[in-house]
Amino acid sequence: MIFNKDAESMNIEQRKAQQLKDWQKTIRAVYANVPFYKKKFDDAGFKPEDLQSLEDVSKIPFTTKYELRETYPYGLLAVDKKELVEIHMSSGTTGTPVVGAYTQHDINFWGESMARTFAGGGASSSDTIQNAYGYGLFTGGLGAHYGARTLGANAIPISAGNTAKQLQVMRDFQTDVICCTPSYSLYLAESAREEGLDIKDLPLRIGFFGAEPWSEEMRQQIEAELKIKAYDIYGLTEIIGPGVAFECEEQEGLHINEDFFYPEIINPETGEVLPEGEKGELVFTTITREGAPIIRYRTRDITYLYRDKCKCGRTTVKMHRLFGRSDDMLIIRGVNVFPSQIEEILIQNEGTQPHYQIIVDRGESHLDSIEVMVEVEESVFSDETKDLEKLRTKISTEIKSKLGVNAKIRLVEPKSIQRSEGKAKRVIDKRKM
Ligand code: DLL
Repeated sequence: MIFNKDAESMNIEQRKAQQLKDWQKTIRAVYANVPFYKKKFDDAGFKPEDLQSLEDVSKIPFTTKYELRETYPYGLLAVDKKELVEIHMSSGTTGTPVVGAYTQHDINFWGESMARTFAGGGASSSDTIQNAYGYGLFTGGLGAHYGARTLGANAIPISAGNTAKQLQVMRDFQTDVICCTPSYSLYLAESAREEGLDIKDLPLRIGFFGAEPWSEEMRQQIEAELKIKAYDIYGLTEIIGPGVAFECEEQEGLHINEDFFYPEIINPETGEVLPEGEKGELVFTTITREGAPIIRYRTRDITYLYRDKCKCGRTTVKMHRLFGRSDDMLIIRGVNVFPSQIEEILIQNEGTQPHYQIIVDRGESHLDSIEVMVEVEESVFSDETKDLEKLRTKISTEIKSKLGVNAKIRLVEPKSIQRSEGKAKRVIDKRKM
């Protein structure tokens, strides 16, 4: 089912004409109301009147995550603070979080984006949707919630975690649709097996999975183990949250809600805009957002765009499922972690050496695990084991409290980690992506 046939199946010329109008309106609004953008455009010698066609978009400067952090908390507002109805923030671990500020208009089209997502996978107003994305500042919980409400479905706002309860609710309330991270869905399946509950016997038929990388192989595993259809959904806090792009029942690429989120692919090294079909960094502009529009935001996510005649009838541009990121950010159970943050903690602890390796894996439980191997000085190694144990615990506690992830720490003898003549290989990601 197509939730909004007019918008999602619009012909391309009409779509482009509307996008240009929305672009121009957004650019005028941010130039007039957001000093950050006014300065940026002035510095680049760009005036709102210069935007006469969609080709002119490439003249507008990019916005980076670093800049968004600099505008914390309200620096990107294009409306009076009184107009806001909600705030979200990135799961960004340390440092300044990225803020999303929403007016009622923004919440409404966010709800519509997610309602389109649900309809895209065959969910309808008759369905009971168990939403196991985290509620709170994270956009996953409330974004999916607004979508379920806009669709007119029955939303169960169970939030993330508490696996036993998830299974109980799934069984007792006869859940039709589950929303969670793909890795968690496999964990649910496994826990169900251990409790003697066969998910396959339940009415559950669809899952909407995103917020972390997953592969086609994993989709097949999920579909087989839960006996459901598993759909990839994509989004990010900076742009709106989930609802930016979603798979339809064809499961051949993600349709971008391009009437709200204007996509481009660029060469991450040069910033040059690449044609459809070429792989590069995804850039988004919110062309209908009021509260805090984002202009040409460099997501760091790598994919390509294409327009095919999708059997579902939607004409929206598609993106291939993500290939990875152009930076080295790791997503561990949904928490964003940069290797540099781990490095920082290691180095601050006396006795460690700056030789370390981060090993990320997805074990039998299907949940991400992270192991940090770090060399310690000879003297520490020859000390009593209780000192080694103390250091290990200290590092692990600091990583947990500062970054929000549980890491296994392995202290190793000097020179036991392989050196490199070029760039050191800091991260070994064994997850099969
Ligand atoms: O993860 C929003 C979301 C919630 C999306 C629920 C889907 C479902 P952030 O925490 O800001 O927002 O993380 C955004 O996560 O730039 C991607 O690198 C990654 N990501 C999101 N969806 C996918 C996906 C939410 N389907 C960052 N596949 C993005 C791979 C994804 N990576």
